[in-house]
Amino acid sequence: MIFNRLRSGWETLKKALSSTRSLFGEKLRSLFGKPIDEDTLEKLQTLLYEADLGLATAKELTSKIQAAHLKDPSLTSDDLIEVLKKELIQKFQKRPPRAPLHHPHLILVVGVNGSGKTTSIAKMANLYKKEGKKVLVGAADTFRAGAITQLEVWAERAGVDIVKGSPGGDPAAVAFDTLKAAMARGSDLILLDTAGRLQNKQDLMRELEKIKKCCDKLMPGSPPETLLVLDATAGQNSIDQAKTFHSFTPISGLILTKLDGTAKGGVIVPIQDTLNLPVRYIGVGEGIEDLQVFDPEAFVEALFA
Ligand SMILES: Nc1nc2c(ncn2[C@@H]2O[C@H](COP(=O)(O)OP(=O)(O)OP(=O)(O)O)[C@@H](O)[C@H]2O)c(=O)[nH]1
Ligand SMILES: [Mg+2]
Repeated sequence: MIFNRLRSGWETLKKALSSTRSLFGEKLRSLFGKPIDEDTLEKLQTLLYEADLGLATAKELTSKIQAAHLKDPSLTSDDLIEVLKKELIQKFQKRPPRAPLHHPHLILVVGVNGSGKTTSIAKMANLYKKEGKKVLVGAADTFRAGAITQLEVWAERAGVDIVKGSPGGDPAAVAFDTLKAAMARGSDLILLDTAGRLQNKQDLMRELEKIKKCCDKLMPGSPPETLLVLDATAGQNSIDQAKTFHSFTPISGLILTKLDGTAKGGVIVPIQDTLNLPVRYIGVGEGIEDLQVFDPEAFVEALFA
């Protein structure tokens, strides 16, 4: 049973990364089949750059390959792929450890419009409900018409409770009500949905701080885990987005969505590298099961599978 679930998760990941892999894995393999000379190394750097790894990472990985080859010229194409895999996995492992879980544990989900916040909340609710956790979702996106109903539909699908306010109401008040309800009901996990906001709109960014202050009244000293949702199809732009968000309101981790719809999956490397923010979850489709806890080793394996 567990084996089947692991296998289906692996197959979903492999399928989601198929566009990225065609840029990454297959072309790399044929490149490493050639003599490792200056021309090949230049092509390697271009290829890594095109896979959205960013210039700095592309350069760094290319020099690692060059060094490995100089040290041992007998390394085969497969050996060099292994060197690359190890380097990539190491980059992910530099990330900070997971924040300790509070009880109840509060996750605030933020990001720009349409990045996949509400869907990711539904997927997390489903994931943790299945693990036997008591989950409560809060509809603190009171701004967009239809946002509350959208979350309600998802909550019903996941089989979890929801706390909602009225459209146009104060999102911080919804956050407060959700936390209060969670405490009264003994919830394990609270997931708060928020309205999409552009990172340069100061008033909207301040609204997030107000939500956090309200939460602090009920759970003093236990700041929420704030997850920023980034759309992987935005590639390098998502790095700037994350930097600005982080400067306004501290982000504790990332959810990278829509990896299934892009060849830019490599962007996950510079995102972690530049921001030193851990990717916690990845979105690999539109269905409620299509969210995975980010596993660096599985991710890198799937890139080359
Ligand atoms: N293919 C794919 N689509 C996704 C993924 N995550 C979200 N989506 C789609 O992205 C669109 C926007 O998702 P939402 O969850 O509504 O995004 P949001 O950030 O809540 O949007 P706003 O509330 O309007 O800011 C929907 O059509 C989702 O189905 C994913 O991992 N893969
Ligand atoms: Mg939403």
